[in-house]
Amino acid sequence: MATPQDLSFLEDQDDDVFKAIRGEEKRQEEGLELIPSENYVSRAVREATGSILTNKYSEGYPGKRYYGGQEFTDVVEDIARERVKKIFNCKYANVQTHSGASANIATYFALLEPGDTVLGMDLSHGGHLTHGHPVTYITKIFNFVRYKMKDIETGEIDYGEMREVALREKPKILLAGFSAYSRELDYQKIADIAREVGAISMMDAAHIAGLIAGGAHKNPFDYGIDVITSTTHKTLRGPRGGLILIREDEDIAKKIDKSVFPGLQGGPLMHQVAARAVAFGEALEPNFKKYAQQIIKNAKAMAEVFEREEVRMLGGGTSNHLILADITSFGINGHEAEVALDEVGMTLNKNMIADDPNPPMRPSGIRFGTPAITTRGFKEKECARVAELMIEVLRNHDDESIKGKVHEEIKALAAKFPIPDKHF
Ligand code: DSN
Repeated sequence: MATPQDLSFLEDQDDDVFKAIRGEEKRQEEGLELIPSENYVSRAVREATGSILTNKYSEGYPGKRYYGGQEFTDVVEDIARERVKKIFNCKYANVQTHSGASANIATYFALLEPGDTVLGMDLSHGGHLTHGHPVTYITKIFNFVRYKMKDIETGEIDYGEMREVALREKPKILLAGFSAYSRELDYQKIADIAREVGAISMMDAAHIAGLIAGGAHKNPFDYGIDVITSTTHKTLRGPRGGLILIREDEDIAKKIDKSVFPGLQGGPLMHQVAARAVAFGEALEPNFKKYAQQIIKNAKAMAEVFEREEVRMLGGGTSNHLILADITSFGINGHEAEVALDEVGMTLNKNMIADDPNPPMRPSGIRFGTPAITTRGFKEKECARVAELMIEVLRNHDDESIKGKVHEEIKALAAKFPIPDKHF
């Protein structure tokens, strides 16, 4: 088991919050985290997150702050920027955005004027809310148009359609990236189309940043993509936070820094920036490469079971860390599946499938993945077994005795692979 955090002051002072945190520790330790956007950070990352840097205001950037007393915050932010630039092989980095959503929004405001167009992945085909879902405020300011998959069964993107829409709509940003897509993109084609129409190419790599960092997926910068946005807490295995990387254009980098602060945010969360620095240090260690490769091997092992059991997967399987499965053949919807699996210690999320006829709260699919269980040390064998147990529960979602047996097996598996304190 991961060493329990010292919460002695909290226990003395605030029993309610103390108990909730201890409850969450137990939940994480005894269950399996299959939500593909979650992970278990190292003890060192948690220590930095819980540090006294939370007390400090640091508006501005290293060497150019608005308040005094920055000799240590500057060190921390410089370390974070230098490490992440090394990981992704780029010239500029902004490590201050509070989340992936704010990284995307700051990038739009840096590079667009009101009314300008962004061409991005259709949301029901794997795009993200901040890629222009009508419920977000950014759609009141910018114009979002879409491309889709050509073939839902293989996950192939329709680059022909992307080019046609780009020529017609003349976007200022051509946006690649996704939060529910299981294949790899053709960055060369995307960068070429962007160049042809005079757009800046942007990749939201929030989900696969760790796969890129570990060399298990292609680096979009190697193909001429201009800007990468990301979160830091998914496959990259850092604390919650956002990230903006600029390949080489100094003008874009300056606009993005100004857009993050003072345009969008106030003071950066320096405890989170410090924890990002620690996580980037971990991602530079040789064994992060093995971790990234293993995430994909594990996801493929799960997909093989789903294929063998003839459960439909969007994109026909996976080339990354996640699987999106259509579970309507079990006679249940995504919400019911999420609840049934959660009851037996497997946490994942309901998800819309491409062109889903069902509503978002009762969609046709579930989305799951392997970043967190790979951190626990699971290999293909254990992942295949987890996939078998998932399917057993989906087939027998009303059978309490089968679910009880599965829960015992999941608890035993979790106990055999405790959440590690150290990641290298
Ligand atoms: N909530 C994240 C995810 O689960 O993919 C995206 O923002």
